[in-house]
Amino acid sequence: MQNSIAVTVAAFAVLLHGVTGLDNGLALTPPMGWLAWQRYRCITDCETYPDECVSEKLFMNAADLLVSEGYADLGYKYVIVDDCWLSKNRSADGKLEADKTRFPSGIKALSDYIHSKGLKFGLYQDWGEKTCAGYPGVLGNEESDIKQFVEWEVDYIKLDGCYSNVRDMDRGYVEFGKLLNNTGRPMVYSCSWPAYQEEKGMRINYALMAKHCNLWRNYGDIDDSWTSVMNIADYFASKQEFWAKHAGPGHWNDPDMASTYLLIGNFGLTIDQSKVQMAIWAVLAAPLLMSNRLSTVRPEFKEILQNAEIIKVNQDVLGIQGTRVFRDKGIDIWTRPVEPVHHGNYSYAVAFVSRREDGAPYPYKITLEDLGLNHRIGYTIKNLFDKSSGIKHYALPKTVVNVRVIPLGVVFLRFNVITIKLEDDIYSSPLLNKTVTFT
Ligand SMILES: *[C@@H]1O[C@H](CO)[C@@H](O)[C@H](O)[C@H]1NC(C)=O
Ligand SMILES: *[C@@H]1O[C@H](CO)[C@@H](O)[C@H](O)[C@H]1NC(C)=O
Ligand SMILES: *[C@@H]1O[C@H](CO)[C@@H](O)[C@H](O)[C@H]1NC(C)=O
Ligand SMILES: CC(=O)N[C@H]1CO[C@H](CO)[C@@H](O)[C@@H]1O
Repeated sequence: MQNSIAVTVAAFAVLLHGVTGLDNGLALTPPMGWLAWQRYRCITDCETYPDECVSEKLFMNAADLLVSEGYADLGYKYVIVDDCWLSKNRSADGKLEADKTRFPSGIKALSDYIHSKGLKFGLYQDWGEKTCAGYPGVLGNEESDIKQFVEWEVDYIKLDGCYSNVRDMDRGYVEFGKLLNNTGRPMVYSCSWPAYQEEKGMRINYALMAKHCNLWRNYGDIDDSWTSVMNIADYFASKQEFWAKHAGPGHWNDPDMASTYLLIGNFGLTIDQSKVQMAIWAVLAAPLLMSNRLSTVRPEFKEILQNAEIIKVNQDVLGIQGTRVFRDKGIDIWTRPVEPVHHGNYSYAVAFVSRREDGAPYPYKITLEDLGLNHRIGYTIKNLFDKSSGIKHYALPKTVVNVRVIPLGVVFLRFNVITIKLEDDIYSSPLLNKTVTFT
């Protein structure tokens, strides 16, 4: 039973990837960067909260810190302005304007500043009469607004869906995407359309979405809590059969509007829960958009956000979205096929996530074979949260991995296929039946 489940789901994920999608040359791996919403929401009172209000200062500061704290070098390059940047009314000639007190230099100046740091500039709008927070939306002004985005040198548009007719979204979001394309300026197109249709119980045309959007939000806002992170993970697992196949280079599922927004470094998650989020987001090929206060992220959280091995899983060039393949004794197993590939056999990132709350680390044993890892020549194993371990393990399909997962924690392993044929006697050696342990 165990065996067949793991193998079937892993094979399924591999076979169905590569659905044709948007081809604008962008987001070939999931976008990474920083976005204001989850942490700063719609704080507009700059007198009371000068360091937290949605203002040019906030985004310039984020750009500075992405570079100076080393995030940019690891790929976190989009600085994305979310809702509440606008003036309540359009200008006399009908243009979108930023709030003049909070963005005194204007959007073009902010865009220039972000570009001067070697980063990319993202902006929020809404395919409706108003944005979710009640500022002017693009509906009825799509063409002229897009012209303005081009003048502002926007690199990424997040298009929300409040105050619009969900039944018209299939048409409206597609048209908006075409207009973006017509400008000739490369802009990542982040759509919110499934989250709204899902809410109304509509059938969602994911194939259409993948053809017109670089990413799409599948779920409501994340909150700063373990419950919220796990609700999103569970929801994704429940829909993986329909969703995973639409992900690929240039087109990604976005675990939710804000949920992609890594909470790590805020208030609600412990260090180990943060590791769980980072691991699951890597398996899901989710955009890695932080929403935190970069100046006060503690070193142990920063280390999680800057774990190059896990970012490498997230950014794997094959772009296959992983799935939850098995649940047993309170341990959820998530796997994602990654590079390198040898004669059709994939390497894998495998996360063992504990939902258990009973004290001691829980030892969970499983063979590679039961995980769907059948590469005869074997695999090397790397423990991705344990930098000191390096690659010390060599394993065959019959090898047993024993992971000791702490309560509400994760052990995240990478199994790379071995591509050279090893000595024949290795296959009859006790290695075959060896148990390797990871904590
Ligand atoms: C527009 O679409 C074409 C065809 O998919 C693509 O080759 C091109 O890169 C796109 N251009 C922009 C700016 O999105
Ligand atoms: C926005 O425009 C409306 C009329 O269209 C006007 O009543 C309102 O006072 C304006 N608000 C601001 C903040 O200028
Ligand atoms: C592995 O264990 C099985 C029984 O558990 C045994 O039959 C087999 O000979 C062992 N193989 C090696 C190479 O030790
Ligand atoms: C070379 C090698 O080990 N190839 C394996 C690839 O995976 C299939 C199962 O999916 C094995 O049967 C092959 O032996």
